[in-house]
Amino acid sequence: MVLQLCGFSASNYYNKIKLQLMEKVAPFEEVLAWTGRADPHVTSASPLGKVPFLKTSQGPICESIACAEYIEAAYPQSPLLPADPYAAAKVRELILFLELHLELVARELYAEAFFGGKAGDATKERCRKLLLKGVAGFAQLAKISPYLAGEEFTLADCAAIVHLPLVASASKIIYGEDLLSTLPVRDYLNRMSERATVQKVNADRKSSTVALMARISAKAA
Ligand SMILES: N[C@@H](CCC(=O)N[C@@H](CS)C(=O)NCC(=O)O)C(=O)O
Repeated sequence: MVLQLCGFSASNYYNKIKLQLMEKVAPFEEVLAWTGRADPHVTSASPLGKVPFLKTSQGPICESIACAEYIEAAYPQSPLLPADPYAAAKVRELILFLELHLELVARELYAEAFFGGKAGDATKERCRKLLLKGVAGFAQLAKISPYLAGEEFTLADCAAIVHLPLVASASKIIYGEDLLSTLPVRDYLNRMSERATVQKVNADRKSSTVALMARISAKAA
């Protein structure tokens, strides 16, 4: 059975894995699955109803970090984790840091920034402090020369390419200031967007976002 990537292309975590699979030229098919716990197809693979998840010939895998590691091990071509254990740990460190201390914090702002919801003042204040700390830490760890972890394109780039634009635009919308602007993130993202794989992810993201917004409006009506 061909590997199935389940979720939707407006999701940054889904796109991290999609980009990884395309960079590796690994065979896979996309299977549309929306988030939520109503659909047993989703919850049987991903108990909290989150995307992405994989369906493999041996069974499902949820949590994008576990999915990414599985793909690296099962499809060794064009490795996106260095063979050297220390260098590989530094790539994992960047992904975890980016997700725990930037993306997950900024995520609390997405409802207001992108979906017409509201984030309370206390949440905004708390997130701003955490984001400032997170950005300073990220600045210390990220090389961005030319890739996030240094000279090679790695899994850390698959994460950064999909997460950093959301962190930047959520902070710009909520605080009137892109909290990543002290780093060369814009140049980095422009360079990355020259890759055909990134262009495909971005084009699919746009059409999937239209479908997502239509679902959200239909639910609200
Ligand atoms: N830790 C999860 C996060 C995935 C995640 O938050 N996905 C979002 C879509 S971008 C989602 O499923 N949200 C629905 C929810 O949290 O209920 C992973 O790395 O796979």
